[in-house]
Amino acid sequence: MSERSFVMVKPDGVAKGLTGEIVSRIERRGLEIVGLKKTVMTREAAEEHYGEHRERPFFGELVQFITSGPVVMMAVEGPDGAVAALRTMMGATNPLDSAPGTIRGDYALEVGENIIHGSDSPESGVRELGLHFPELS
Ligand code: D4T
Repeated sequence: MSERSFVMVKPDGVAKGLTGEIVSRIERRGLEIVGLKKTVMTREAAEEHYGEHRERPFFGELVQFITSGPVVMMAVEGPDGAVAALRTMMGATNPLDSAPGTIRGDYALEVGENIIHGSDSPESGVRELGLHFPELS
């Protein structure tokens, strides 16, 4: 069985030149990148993507940040457990808590600019890929 995650290098990660490093880590782990594109997320897509956070105090800043520059979106496929394995590779949401060796633990310090996004479950992967990669479904 296989599952898919929506992975995104956020504007801060792209601006820091970390796209290649992140793509490389995903490939070297043995996961398959089945879709990849660089784009600027629309406000509508950002509000939909982060819909679960609509009532949170940081929602406005979050949408502003994620639409502030180009992102690199990926559809990443692997065996059952791959979605969780990607989250482990990314590290804790707050980079101050992320272990060294994780992407956030190596390259970030602020929760508002934490370099990368990955789906938090296979179900979220289906939802997010439907939103950002409708051509794959
Ligand atoms: P994303 O969705 O960006 O991969 O992050 P996580 O899945 O790891 O974490 P999340 O959904 O809880 O948070 C979404 C996004 O909001 C930012 N954020 C989060 C923030 O700016 N301030 C905060 O207090 C929190 C909790 C960071 C990630």
